[in-house]
Amino acid sequence: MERSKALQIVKQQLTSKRYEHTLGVMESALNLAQKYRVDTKKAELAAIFHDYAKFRPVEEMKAIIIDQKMPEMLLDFHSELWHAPVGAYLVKTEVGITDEEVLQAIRYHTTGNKQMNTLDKIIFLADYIEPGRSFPGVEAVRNIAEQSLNAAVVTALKNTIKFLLDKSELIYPDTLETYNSLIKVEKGGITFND
Ligand code: DGI
Ligand code: FE
Ligand code: FE
Repeated sequence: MERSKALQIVKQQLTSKRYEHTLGVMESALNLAQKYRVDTKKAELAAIFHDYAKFRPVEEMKAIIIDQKMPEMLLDFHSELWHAPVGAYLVKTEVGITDEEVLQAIRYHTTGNKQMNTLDKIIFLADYIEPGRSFPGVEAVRNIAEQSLNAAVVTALKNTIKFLLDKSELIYPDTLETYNSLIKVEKGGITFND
């Protein structure tokens, strides 16, 4: 799908602020995709649609999670997490995007996943470091992303987990599993090109 067509479709689903965020994620994802040698068209499409379901009513998302047999455990956690897997589903059924790699990157963009691939990491990280983000620690993650994709993702996850701990929020198991799997890589002292 053409970039302009994709942007036109997603714009109708978002507030203007969230659309600006989406453009930022697209820019960051394209930079990361070039740097870490991932298909830039896939990165662009996943970035454009990553928050497609962000403003769907909670009841609609809940029904989709149940009907589509997504992990029901999601329902015990903050509804903020639901737009990622529900978004992957709606982007397939409403927009007609069938590329499973693009859908998976959308599905994992909020919590990560212990088996996330390079495209998934790029979308996760682009969402965190896009130019419109200004929370504490984001500049450090931007700098780390210049050196190592894994190290940047793990630092972003650490910040998110700390933030959730400070608010006494539940931490979704996938968030912790992603952290664990990447820390193992870091601790192993293995140097990957990504
Ligand atoms: O949709 P965005 O705002 O662009 O960003 P996002 O999809 O990464 O969602 C961010 C929110 O998700 C943020 O408020 C932190 C929250 N989050 C991420 N992992 C977890 C989580 N919230 C809970 N409760 N548990 C998690 O494991
Ligand atoms: Fe999101
Ligand atoms: Fe986002």
